[in-house]
Amino acid sequence: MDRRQVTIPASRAPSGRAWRAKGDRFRVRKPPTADQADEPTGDLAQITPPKRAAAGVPAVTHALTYSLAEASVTHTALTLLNMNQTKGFDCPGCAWPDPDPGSRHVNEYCENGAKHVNDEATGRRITPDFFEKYSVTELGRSSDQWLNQQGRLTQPMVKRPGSDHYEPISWHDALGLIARELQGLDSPDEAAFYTSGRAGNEPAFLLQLFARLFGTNNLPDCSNMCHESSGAALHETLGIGKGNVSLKDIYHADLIISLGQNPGSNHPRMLSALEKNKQRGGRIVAINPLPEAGLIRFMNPQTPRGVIGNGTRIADDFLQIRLGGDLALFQGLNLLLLEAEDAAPGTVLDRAFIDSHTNGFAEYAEHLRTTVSWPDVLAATGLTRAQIEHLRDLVLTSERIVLCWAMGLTQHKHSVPTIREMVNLLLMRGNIGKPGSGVCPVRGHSNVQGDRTMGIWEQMPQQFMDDLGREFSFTPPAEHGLDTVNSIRAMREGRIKVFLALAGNFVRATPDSRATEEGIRRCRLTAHISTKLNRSHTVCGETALILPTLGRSERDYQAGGEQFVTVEDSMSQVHASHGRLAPASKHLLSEVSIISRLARRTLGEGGTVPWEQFEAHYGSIRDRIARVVPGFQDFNARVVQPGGFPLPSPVNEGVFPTDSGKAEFTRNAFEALHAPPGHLILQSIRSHDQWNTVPYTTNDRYRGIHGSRRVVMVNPRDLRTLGLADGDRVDLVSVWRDGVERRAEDFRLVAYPTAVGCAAAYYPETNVLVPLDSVADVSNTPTSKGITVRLERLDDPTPEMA
Ligand SMILES: Nc1nc2c(c(=O)[nH]1)N[C@H]1C(S)=C(S)[C@@H](COP(=O)(O)OP(=O)(O)OC[C@H]3O[C@@H](n4cnc5c(=O)[nH]c(N)nc54)[C@H](O)[C@@H]3O)O[C@H]1N2
Ligand SMILES: Nc1nc2c(c(=O)[nH]1)N[C@H]1C(S)=C(S)[C@@H](COP(=O)(O)OP(=O)(O)OC[C@H]3O[C@@H](n4cnc5c(=O)[nH]c(N)nc54)[C@H](O)[C@@H]3O)O[C@H]1N2
Ligand SMILES: [Mo]
Repeated sequence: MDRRQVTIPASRAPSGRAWRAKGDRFRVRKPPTADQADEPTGDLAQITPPKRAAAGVPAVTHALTYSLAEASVTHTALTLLNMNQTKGFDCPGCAWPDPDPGSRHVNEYCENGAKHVNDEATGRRITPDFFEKYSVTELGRSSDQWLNQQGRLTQPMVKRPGSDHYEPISWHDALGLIARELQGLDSPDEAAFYTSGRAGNEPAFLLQLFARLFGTNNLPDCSNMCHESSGAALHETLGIGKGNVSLKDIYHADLIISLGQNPGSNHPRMLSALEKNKQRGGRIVAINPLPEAGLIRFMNPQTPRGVIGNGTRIADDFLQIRLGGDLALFQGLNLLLLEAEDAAPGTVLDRAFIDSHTNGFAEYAEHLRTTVSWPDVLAATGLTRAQIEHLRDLVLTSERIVLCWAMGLTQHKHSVPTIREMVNLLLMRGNIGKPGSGVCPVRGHSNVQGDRTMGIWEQMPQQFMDDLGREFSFTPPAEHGLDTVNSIRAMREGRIKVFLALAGNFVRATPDSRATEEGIRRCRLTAHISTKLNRSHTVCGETALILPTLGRSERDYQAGGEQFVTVEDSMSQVHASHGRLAPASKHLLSEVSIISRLARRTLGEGGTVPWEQFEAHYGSIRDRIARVVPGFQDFNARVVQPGGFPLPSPVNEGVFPTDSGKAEFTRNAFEALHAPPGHLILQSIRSHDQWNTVPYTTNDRYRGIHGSRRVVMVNPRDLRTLGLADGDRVDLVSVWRDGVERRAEDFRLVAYPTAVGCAAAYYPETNVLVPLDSVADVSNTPTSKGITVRLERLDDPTPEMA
């Protein structure tokens, strides 16, 4: 073991606390907090060189090993064979679309999808004696991984004021308790209703309807921390909040630029689509501070070539950009395009498209010509001018371009201008609304896009509110509600008293863990509709409720017979998801049942909404969605067709629903991230073996990290400059203008080929470092990929003192 830092087991330490040597002093270690509880420390980490290819046989074996640890052989097989088939259930993993019904593979899932579904289909159960055994405080000290491993939640539980244990409660009493708390509020705006993108369309539609009937637009969701910046930028420029490409466009693009995403771990099935593109002669450029395995090479586990051979090389070009450098890159690139047009007029810009479909080109061109400074661009990106010129050449020789991106672009202060600037490129080239081209924000949760379509947004457009009000004969609240960051602020100020969550893990997903925890603990009541135990059940309000629910993979029987839900994937395809497995417990209610019953108890019987009918026949919910939400006409008839149906994208018909009716060029001020000397910019990322806030193991196979998640990846050059070495133990201390010290303790340094100046560590362990007020302009998304930190080495202890 590394002797630099020694932890004395709690049993040997005075007063039962763990002590840690620091320099020549002992420092009392505070009781473990959520971000470090019971986790293997960094000294247990084993490091091997990062992998150069993703997937292949090891991936399949790996998925099966994880699955079999959770469930039996037949259960595993049954589960996986039903996933992503037209009569089966939608993978509860990412939102990447399924191929057309005819061309689906028997095993239409990826390694990680298999892990996600088996995590839900686990054979382990949490029963009331579990909560007798462990107090809430004890559970609060356990790691996220351990909490998740305890199995499926099976019965409603309540933690009453002053008690440190959850105890069983009937569904009737649990829902009555929430209803009473809600009715007792001084204003409906003292409640907030959170949604995570796992929830299907029907429960999401009902939740927003219930919240608005109750009288509030406080509908924070995971999207606020995810693709909100994409929605904001695309709304402003194209008038749509989503992407406009289909799988076919991905197959047929001449050039795909993938920015700020790690598809090998987070959207593995995207790699099959990229492989198809390559086979047709397309070119792919990866832009990322990290050389992510899947972007470099892909071994398709579903083809013999992938299993036996070396796989397909995915990226023709890899630009190792600095964190937050993409805005500068696109400003430089777009200026080069203007100059290329100057040199050969009529060959670069799509004049016809610009003239008929866009606004503001002349001003935009003038802005670029007068503001772009190459030294600034090169400093911000860490790239050479030759690299950017090469990218320009690829653009110039590509008729059809698709831009794909995920969290690496959306979680920075200047995310919205960055995405706007990317849209500028597509507009100049006429690459919006033309087959094989367009914008592709790659969504995270399987139904995060659908939840938004269903009205889960604190600021839904007035048209939606009017249609909703007309359909259910009420006047929805006029004021915009609170998003995630503003909900936390309101909790801390005592303005939110009741918090209800439909799926997710709010306290771990959100920034500034200490501040969020403080806010949550101030609530009178917190209630979570959940499948698995997580930190949000242990850091909770004065009264707390666990409302256990059916998972996506499970059969859902109601008074009207067996029901299914629907979801919308990242490419706006809406389809059905039929649970196929037996429910984890006979006490579980579906999400639709819980919300319908809660609404009846809170709002009283006999209103304008047939909650009982909704609960019995989900088709009756879809009939209403069809009348309120654009694009859903004949919803029930169309969704039962194999593969479902696509929602129309107006921009593909040449219609831009912006105020001006045209696509907007935008002028964006140059912005980049700068760390003061001795500091680095830190991004918080997912490992290969986690689903958001839930780590499945402590391994990150493709990056070569095993045995611990408390590691921080730093470029060897930065290590030298900072006087640090691979293997050193450090605290990460975030530096922010409010002067508050935010510290993530005890990480192992790993020398890693990340861009210079740009460190990486895992989420959610590092959420404690993200200041609540450090948010993206316009979208209010926490800046989880741009945190200024310094690394404080844990000094050598004197061994005798340990
Ligand atoms: N297995 C698995 N799959 C998942 C999830 C999961 O947790 N596990 N989560 C789902 C969800 S909700 C989401 S939103 C997606 C997230 O999918 P990703 O966005 O792929 O997830 P992250 O791990 O946050 O990775 C961010 C990537 O962006 C890069 N990056 C960071 N900053 C910058 C930058 O400034 N510029 C550029 N060009 N690149 C940058 C990082 O190096 C990293 O490769 O995945 C979904 N799928
Ligand atoms: N620092 C940092 N913070 C981040 C991010 C980051 O990259 N860095 N990423 C952000 C992003 S992109 C996102 S999307 C959020 C994710 O935030 P969330 O969506 O809130 O978090 P998850 O970890 O996906 O939630 C997992 C929990 O959902 C529950 N669950 C799972 N399936 C179901 C179901 O079918 N029904 C119900 N009712 N419950 C279910 C389980 O109890 C499980 O414990 O985190 C954000 N936070
Ligand atoms: Mo996400």
